[in-house]
Amino acid sequence: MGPHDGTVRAVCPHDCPDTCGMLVTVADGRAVKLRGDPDHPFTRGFLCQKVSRYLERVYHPDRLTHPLLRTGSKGAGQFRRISWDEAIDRIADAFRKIAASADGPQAILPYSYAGTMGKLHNASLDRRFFHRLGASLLDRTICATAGAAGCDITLGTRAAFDPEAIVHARYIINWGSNTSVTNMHLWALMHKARKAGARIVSIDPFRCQTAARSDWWLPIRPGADAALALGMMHVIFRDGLQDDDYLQQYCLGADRLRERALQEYSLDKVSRITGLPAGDIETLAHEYAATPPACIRVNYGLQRHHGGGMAVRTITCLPAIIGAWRHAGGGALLSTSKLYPFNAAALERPDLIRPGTRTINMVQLAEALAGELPGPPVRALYVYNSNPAAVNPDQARVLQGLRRDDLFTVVHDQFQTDTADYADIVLPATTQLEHFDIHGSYGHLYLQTNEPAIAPLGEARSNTDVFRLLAERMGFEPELFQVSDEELARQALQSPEFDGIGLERLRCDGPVRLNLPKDYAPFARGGFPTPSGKCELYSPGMAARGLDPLPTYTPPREDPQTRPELAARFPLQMLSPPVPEFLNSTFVNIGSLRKQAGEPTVEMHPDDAVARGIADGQTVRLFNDRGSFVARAVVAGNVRPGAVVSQGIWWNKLSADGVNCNVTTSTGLTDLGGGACFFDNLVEVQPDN
Ligand SMILES: Nc1nc2c(c(=O)[nH]1)N[C@H]1C(S)=C(S)[C@@H](COP(=O)(O)OP(=O)(O)OC[C@H]3O[C@@H](n4cnc5c(=O)[nH]c(N)nc54)[C@H](O)[C@@H]3O)O[C@H]1N2
Ligand SMILES: Nc1nc2c(c(=O)[nH]1)N[C@H]1C(S)=C(S)[C@@H](COP(=O)(O)OP(=O)(O)OC[C@H]3O[C@@H](n4cnc5c(=O)[nH]c(N)nc54)[C@H](O)[C@@H]3O)O[C@H]1N2
Ligand SMILES: [Mo]
Repeated sequence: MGPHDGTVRAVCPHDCPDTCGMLVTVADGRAVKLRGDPDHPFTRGFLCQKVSRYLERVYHPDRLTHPLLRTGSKGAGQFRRISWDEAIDRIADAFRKIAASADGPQAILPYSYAGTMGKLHNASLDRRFFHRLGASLLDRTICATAGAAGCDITLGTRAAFDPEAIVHARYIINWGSNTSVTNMHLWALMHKARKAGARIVSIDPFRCQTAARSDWWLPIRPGADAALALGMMHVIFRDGLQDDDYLQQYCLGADRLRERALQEYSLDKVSRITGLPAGDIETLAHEYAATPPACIRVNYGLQRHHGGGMAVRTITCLPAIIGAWRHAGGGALLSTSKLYPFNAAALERPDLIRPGTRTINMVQLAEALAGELPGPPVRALYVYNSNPAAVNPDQARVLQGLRRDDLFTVVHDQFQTDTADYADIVLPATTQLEHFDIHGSYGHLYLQTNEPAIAPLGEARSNTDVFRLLAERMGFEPELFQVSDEELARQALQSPEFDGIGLERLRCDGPVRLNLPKDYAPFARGGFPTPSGKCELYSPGMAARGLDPLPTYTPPREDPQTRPELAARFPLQMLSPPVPEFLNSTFVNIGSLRKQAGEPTVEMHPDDAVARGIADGQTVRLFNDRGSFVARAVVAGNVRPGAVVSQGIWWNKLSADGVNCNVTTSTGLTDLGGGACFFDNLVEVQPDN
């Protein structure tokens, strides 16, 4: 698996549904060119503006190239070079001491998310290592669990169909989804459908790039999506537009849902909650029900509110009501990740977890570091594939926790991130061009391998390499840990459903499609993997848990309509979706991209700006009880009144007062799935003097 000159097939590792195929040209051991793989059936040779600059990232002068030991105070960013030997010794020593103490190994917390989506470097030997060590478990909830839990209730799995079939759709709703930016190859197919006559609708409080390019933008009030879906159901049932046959054969509880929608979600009420005119809700419902195939791209934007789980549960009832699942390209699409039958049991070895081990929700890192959660204090934190100092909510408290002198922090990253500034030990990580991996996707149906194109820069090591070293130093079983990346890949692929798609074929042929038929439409004839085998419009499971068994509207935690006392001080609902030039907090340090992104901004409605004496281009301060940050006001009519949008996620140390938008966000959790509530966030804005 050695690097070699010529052209190497690689995969974009970033947390994005597109998982692009890439070709890297290598000459004299150096990657000289990187482009999209024209033979990739879904990503077809074009890359986003970020990843087309990936070589700038790989060869960036700021790449970490050797381990570091902290010499200054936490956060100051002062370090000196040490050897790998010393770094691994110090980490193993610290882990051993903590494990042997009265607090035990659960005082050690691994912290990772999706810096790379590759199966090996995202979740393999790391999981084995921390399970074997007996460390606390981490519930990785920061992005997608609310929607996943919501979908599970209605459909028994994540809403998905063959994304390539979307070309057949004739009515496409991007619901809380900035598809043209966050899923651009799907957007290209939506565009193809549009050329064939499809109408594209965007439901979003913000006129994001996708909304701006759609046929119709519905500027919904943040967090009101479940109410809109119930309002659509009201109209559909009232006007007899439902698919009675589909409801009767394949759904549970249609009558009860119909009654709920008709009686409890009048157009007046829904209009008041959503801030949308009743006539628009009616038109949307009529068009949606009468223009097959109809598809909803339901994405993450609308889940980041307290009621996000229920919102996704509710929205994913709509396709069944109008029988949209019958058609290729009809239904709802959240994520295709569940269609990949990777063998996580073989790869991650959850059987090594000690019974009774506690789980810490990653959204609550602030609470975990403050010792507010049950169980022993967190005495060691091992961060990889993540940048919690920038991306986590309630940032001031996260930083306060990271500053603790009695906390031993390791950060393994490619760059000296905001989090790395607080580390006791920093370890240099390889980039995607320097290691092997295999990739599924959450936005298409192709499996791929990433071949290393070049040797690791400096002394950089891959995630699996570091856990091999640590396991060896801890004296852990070689048969569990001294396993090659290639062997790990084979273990991940051990599944009958991967029949015929072995490692050899992947490495030789490039992207291979899962064993699923063209235009795969999973629920065309029912077959929902729920307990009842039906689409559960009514959920007996929810009833048994004492929860509302029917779709319902759950207001945000910080909702001006239900929290007038809070809104009197902080009246504006702040959304902070990613700026197109960055991938969460990745790429912020790439000069060309940062230049293009400019500086932190806040989009305001002219009425809200005028009321505060704020002019376009002025520097303003956004604040609430949790914290404050500065941004440049953009007053351009791109956001509905009462909402403001500050796109992220900037590095703290590259922002005006050393913090970013997450100083205002809370660690509140979603109703289902324990997800993050980044967009459920009331703030006030004032000119910054
Ligand atoms: N306000 C606000 N906050 C948000 C969001 C938002 O919309 N608004 N979005 C949320 C969402 S959706 C998500 S998914 C999270 C994302 O949060 P994170 O998962 O923390 O994502 P990134 O900020 O991209 O940081 C990933 C880090 O992993 C590093 N990395 C990349 N590859 C490797 C590797 O192979 N090995 C190691 N050791 N490190 C590697 C990168 O250099 C980078 O520093 O942020 C959340 N935070
Ligand atoms: N360029 C780029 N692409 C990315 C990422 C990135 O950082 N940069 N991040 C990747 C990751 S980790 C993820 S999770 C996905 C996220 O991608 P998306 O799922 O598209 O999510 P966001 O961009 O966070 O939000 C989408 C839209 O939802 C809107 N929104 C916010 N609140 C509400 C609401 O209450 N209701 C409705 N209807 N809309 C609302 C926002 O204004 C935003 O325009 O993108 C991935 N792709
Ligand atoms: Mo995400």
